[in-house]
Amino acid sequence: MRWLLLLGLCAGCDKLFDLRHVDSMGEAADAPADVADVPADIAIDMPTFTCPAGYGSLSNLSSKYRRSTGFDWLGAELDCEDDRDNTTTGSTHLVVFADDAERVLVTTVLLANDTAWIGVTDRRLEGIWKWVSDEPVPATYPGPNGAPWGANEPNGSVNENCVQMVMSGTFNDYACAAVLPYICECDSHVPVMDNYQPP
Ligand SMILES: [Ca+2]
Ligand SMILES: [Ca+2]
Ligand SMILES: [Ca+2]
Repeated sequence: MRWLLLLGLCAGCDKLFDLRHVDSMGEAADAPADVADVPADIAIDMPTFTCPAGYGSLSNLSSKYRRSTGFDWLGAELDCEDDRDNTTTGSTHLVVFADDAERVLVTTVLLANDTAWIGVTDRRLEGIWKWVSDEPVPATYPGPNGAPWGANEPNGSVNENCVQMVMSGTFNDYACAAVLPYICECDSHVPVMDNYQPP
C-alpha cells in the first residue's frame, strides 16, 4: 500500500523538479542553450569581491580577515580602511558581526587568547551603539543588556565608547585611546563614517 501511495504521490514529480532525460554522456538532452552556456565557475554564495593580500578565509564565511596589533580604536579602524586599494573590490573595516556564527568563529580562530578591538562604538552618541559599516545588522545586536555583552557591560558611560572583544567572545565597552590588537574584515559592506565619527 505504501509503495502504491508513494507512486501515486510521485506521479508528476518529473514536472515538479523539472527532471530531464539524461543521455549516456550525462548531459541533459533537452537543456535550452542559454542554460547550457552558463559558465561553470558561476556558483551561488561565491564572494563577489576581492580582498587585499594579508586577509585570510575563515571556515565557510564569505568575508576575509586579518589580525594586527598596536592602535587605539580609531587608529585601528582607519588602518583597516586603508588596506583597500584600487586592485581590490572588497571594503575593509574593523570586523562587523552580522550573526553569532561569525562572532564565535572569530573568537575561536582569530582572538588567539587575547582581546581585540571590533567595529562597534557609541563615540557618536552615548549609549547608541553602531557598527562601522553599512551592513544590516539587527538593531538588537549588540543589545543594550543582552548577549554578547559581558556581565555588567557596557558600564563605562562617556569614558568607554569603543568595544573590545574579550577572550570569552563577549563585548566590553572600553576607553577608545587604549592600544589593543584589532581584527579587520574585508567584505562587500562599505564603512560609514557617520556611524563612528562624532558629529
Ligand atoms: Ca562580518
Ligand atoms: Ca559609551
Ligand atoms: Ca566596560
